[in-house]
Amino acid sequence: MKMILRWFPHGDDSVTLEQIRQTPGISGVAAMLPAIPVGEVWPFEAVAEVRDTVHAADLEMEVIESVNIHEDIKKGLPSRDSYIENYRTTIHNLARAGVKCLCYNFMPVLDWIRSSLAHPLPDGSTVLSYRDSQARALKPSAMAKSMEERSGGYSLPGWEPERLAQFQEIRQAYQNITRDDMYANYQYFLDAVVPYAEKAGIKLGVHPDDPAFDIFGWPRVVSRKADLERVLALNDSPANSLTLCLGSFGSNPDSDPVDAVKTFMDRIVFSHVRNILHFPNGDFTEVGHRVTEGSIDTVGIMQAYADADYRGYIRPDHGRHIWDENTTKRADLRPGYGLYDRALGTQYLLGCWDTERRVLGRPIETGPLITR
Ligand code: DNO
Repeated sequence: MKMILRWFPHGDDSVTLEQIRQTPGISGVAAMLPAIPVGEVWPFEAVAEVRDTVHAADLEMEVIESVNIHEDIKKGLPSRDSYIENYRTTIHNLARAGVKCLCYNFMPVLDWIRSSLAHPLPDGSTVLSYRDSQARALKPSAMAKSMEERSGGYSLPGWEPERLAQFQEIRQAYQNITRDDMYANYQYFLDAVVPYAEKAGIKLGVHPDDPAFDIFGWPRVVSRKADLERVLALNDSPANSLTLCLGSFGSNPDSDPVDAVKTFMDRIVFSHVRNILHFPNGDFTEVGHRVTEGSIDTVGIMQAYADADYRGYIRPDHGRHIWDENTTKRADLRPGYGLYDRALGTQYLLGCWDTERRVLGRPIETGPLITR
């Protein structure tokens, strides 16, 4: 297992590679190139430049999160073929640069959705939260505007300006697309790119819908366990795999994250492990990673990974904003992606992993070694 942290290059992150390197047990980062518009090729030189920066900090860049899928592919339009061709070229370029895992999602219109990016917890920290009635009452365009205003000046992945600019148009285009249409379009995409990924030695890992239930009547097809089974069955190759985000998958109170880890173990390439607190009406609030903080069995998840000798990547996910990263005191932070609480999360998750490995009498992987 490799523990990594998400990181945004080109000054688009308040967290530095040095800070990540000094967090015990972290072997690398999940990076991205936010400036490239969705659908365009990621040039090899641009990827290699980021990789070299990451390597210079003594970290690995084996994971990219994410290369987004153009809406025309999801909608099945004739123009999809050129975007698919670009995606293949991007896969080829990423493989040349040493990338092994490509995370993406297949959500219509928007990536993740929250009703608040700075919900105060009783301890004074702030977190991302989801209140169903507020989210549904907000017009998606108003939600997009408030997301933009609260982004601390950083690019919010999934809420890119060009996506927001076409918001109404994209939204309407999904009115007549059924879930079955989405699966058919998804299969077309996978059949076209998976053989390339397989040959290039890259695993594609789809991230579940976030939150993992229906919203605004959009056809969301990667929400529940049965959906994940269907997506994996669309193409049997091990290159068609999962980025199992347990906070997103677990946002649906009917889903069982530990069961999902055990069921899909062989097809998980990357996992986001975090905790959320469910309320009886389906609302949820993000909380610290410890099992007692919320509704997700983070200990059971790490035990399941350790028991199965999981060889993929894990990262903590959205952290609370705490200490001098508190968003009530500072506005220049990317919501959910401060350093402190995510770093605490890595230590908790590694502690669970190491303890379970020791109990099982299995080896515990080292992080980067100190050689002098
Ligand atoms: C949000 C992230 C998502 C995720 C994408 C993967 O914080 O978890 O933006 O990276 O959905 O494609």
